[in-house]
Amino acid sequence: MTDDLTLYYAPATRAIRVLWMLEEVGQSYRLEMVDIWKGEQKTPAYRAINPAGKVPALRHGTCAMAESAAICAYLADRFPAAGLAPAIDTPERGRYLQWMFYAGGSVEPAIMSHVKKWDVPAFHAAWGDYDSMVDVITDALGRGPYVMGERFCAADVILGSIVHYAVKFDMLPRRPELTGYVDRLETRPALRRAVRIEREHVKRMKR
Ligand SMILES: N[C@@H](CCC(=O)N[C@@H](CS)C(=O)NCC(=O)O)C(=O)O
Repeated sequence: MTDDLTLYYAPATRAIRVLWMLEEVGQSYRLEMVDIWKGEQKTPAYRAINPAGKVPALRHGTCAMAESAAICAYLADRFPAAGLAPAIDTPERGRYLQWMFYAGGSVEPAIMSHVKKWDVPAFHAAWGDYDSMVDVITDALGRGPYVMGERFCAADVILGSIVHYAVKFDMLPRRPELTGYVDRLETRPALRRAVRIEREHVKRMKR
């Protein structure tokens, strides 16, 4: 497999998670713009990369894949020198995977259910309920500095992106545990670079 990395990207979308992750990994990569406002994500050619017809997606040599959390987990494993995931044979690996999956599987839908006022019984909803989810992440992030403790990892890219966005747009309460986490993430050079790249693309989009 060649080492070519291509991120299928659209500005101001969840693709920034993978853009940030690629900046953390430090390998060279290429951005392939997908104009989701023109429907390019629904073409058969793009669906061959992501059958769900959404961004982001990644191509790495002959591997094509989608889902931001899965992509970040993949990149962390494929580029272990970046130190973005606990090794497979360590006890930390279990908790790390828990946060990777909890972020997309419970935090995101709980926020959406809250914003959209969905009435789903917590007992049956995969995400439980919004207030309990907020307590869970407040407790984990309050211990910090990162979700796994001292060491920043790919789970912080995924959970951090969600918390960052949701705090900024008042979808999560401005508890000090959450705002402190967001502040810490914002000092990361890789996130700053990703935000700068994103801003350039947003500007171009508006022209
Ligand atoms: N679960 C996916 C969600 C991806 C997603 O929702 N992408 C949105 C942009 S933020 C998208 O492509 N929307 C266009 C569409 O659905 O046609 C992930 O985490 O990668």
